[in-house]
Amino acid sequence: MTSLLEGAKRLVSRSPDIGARVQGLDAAVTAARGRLDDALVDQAAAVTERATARLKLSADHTVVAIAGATGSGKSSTFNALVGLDLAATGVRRPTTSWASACVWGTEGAEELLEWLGIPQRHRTVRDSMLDAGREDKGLDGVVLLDLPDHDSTEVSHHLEVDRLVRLADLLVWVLDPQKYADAAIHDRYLAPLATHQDVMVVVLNHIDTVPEDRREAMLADVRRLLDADGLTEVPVHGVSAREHIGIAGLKAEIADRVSAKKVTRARVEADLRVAAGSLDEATGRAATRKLPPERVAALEDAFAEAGGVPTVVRAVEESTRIRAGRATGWPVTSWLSRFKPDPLKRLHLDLGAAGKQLAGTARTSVPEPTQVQRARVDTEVRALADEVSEGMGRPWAAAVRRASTSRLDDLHDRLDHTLGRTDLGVARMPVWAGLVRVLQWLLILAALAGGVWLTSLAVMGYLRVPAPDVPAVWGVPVPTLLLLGGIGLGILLALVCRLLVGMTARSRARRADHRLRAGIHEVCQELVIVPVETELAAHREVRAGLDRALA
Ligand SMILES: Nc1nc2c(ncn2[C@@H]2O[C@H](COP(=O)(O)OP(=O)(O)OP(=O)(O)O)[C@@H](O)[C@H]2O)c(=O)[nH]1
Ligand SMILES: [Mg+2]
Repeated sequence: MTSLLEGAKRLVSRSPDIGARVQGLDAAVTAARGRLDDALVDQAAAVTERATARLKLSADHTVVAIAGATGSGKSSTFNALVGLDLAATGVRRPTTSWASACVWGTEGAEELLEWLGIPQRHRTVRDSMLDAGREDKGLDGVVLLDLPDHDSTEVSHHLEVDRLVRLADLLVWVLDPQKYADAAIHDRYLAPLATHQDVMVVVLNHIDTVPEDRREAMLADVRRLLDADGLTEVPVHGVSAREHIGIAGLKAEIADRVSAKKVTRARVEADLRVAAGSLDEATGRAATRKLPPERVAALEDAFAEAGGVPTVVRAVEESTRIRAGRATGWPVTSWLSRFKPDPLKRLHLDLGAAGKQLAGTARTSVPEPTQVQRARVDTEVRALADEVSEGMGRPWAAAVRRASTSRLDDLHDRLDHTLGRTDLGVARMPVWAGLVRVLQWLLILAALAGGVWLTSLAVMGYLRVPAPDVPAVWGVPVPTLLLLGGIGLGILLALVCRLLVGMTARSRARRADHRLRAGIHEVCQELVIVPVETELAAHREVRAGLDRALA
């Protein structure tokens, strides 16, 4: 186990950035889940899992897999490289059903072979053999795999091939003169692995069956086909496994690649590049945008209108005007106007402090949003989602749009609840209004007193009863002063107060508007902004992760 850890450490220290790349892709996968196509995300997740597992395993070993069509001579090539007839070869097709392995150098290889799923009975250790030649030193650290064919009718064979082609560090594709141009291998394996050219070698086996003067031409044809697959960097070796032609060259090529100890990393990096590349394409390369404040403001406006904020604010102004007006107006006209309906009562928003406790259950009677208001909300939400998702890949734009409308069904309920819950600040009469009210009644009393006094004087005059002296102030008799002054001052006071009431009503309306909009802001955040921000954060994470993976 210690050697395992050391191996991983060595591998990572050779390529300090590869761990960061894997982590980057892993972070991108986590944040992309549910947003990008599941198959794509699963594929990338499998790559991170594989990469993590491989990087933890022996860095001193390189897994070299020999793959190809049935009868192309994979097992023969394997045997030729091993120098022993380990793998069964034959004319019966297919011959190899299970992968077998030959390992040069055992330390740390156990776990690797476990991970590769090669059962004990299919493993051979080369250096434990007495006849291990010195020339094999170059293959130290190689785990050579003989794979089943990819093209027989045995489904289990392709599954095994596909599985091990994904896990191997270096791939040796064996072609033969009959089938080297078969679409099966080019379309299914070679062309899709154009991203992995650094970790591939192609062998044209059975070269002994090709007349010597035609070998060059055939190899050139193989080259041409590989170029067409996009595998311009992949070397081609003409070999005969049976006659041992070109085997030394192939062995040297493998030994060369393995001794550089770059193959494992190159394979992992190629996998990461492909997986990150496909997530990158789906995500779009544009940086994540921020929510434009003016769009958010426009949306809050639309919410406020749909929630009836202007109606409530008008009602607050009107209601304050009526209530304070009634309190501070001339009592006679106020009394007459008491039947005028209070607009806040009509909206069921006249709740005082106690009433607020009921607000959770009670509904207001603020009208539901009209079609036009609802359409405006929808338009603003769409505009916000569109603007913020500009430059994003299609699945992301769709995710943002989905998130932006995901909670809009609650709109009316939430707006109504907010309206009902907001303290509109209209329950209490202003202090000055209370004082004015007392004053108004004192003036009415004074006027009444004056009136009664004058009436009694008139009655006494009519009955010729000598009346007592009537006091006067500035030459005006006090009862007259009381009557006229009481009425006059009351009306004057009412007129002055009307101005004050107007100002109070406007300021209360402003305050109510402010408080309601604070509530609307919360609703807007909860229903649209937070869901959209969540998608933007996920996009940002995916972008950052992919940037690290592709750095
Ligand atoms: N002439 C000639 N025959 C070869 C060569 N390599 C392999 N053969 C023969 O081709 C036949 C198939 O070889 P195998 O090595 O079993 O082929 P394979 O690719 O492992 O086949 P499967 O395990 O069935 O997928 C055998 O009879 C080999 O002896 C070669 O270079 N030249
Ligand atoms: Mg075989």
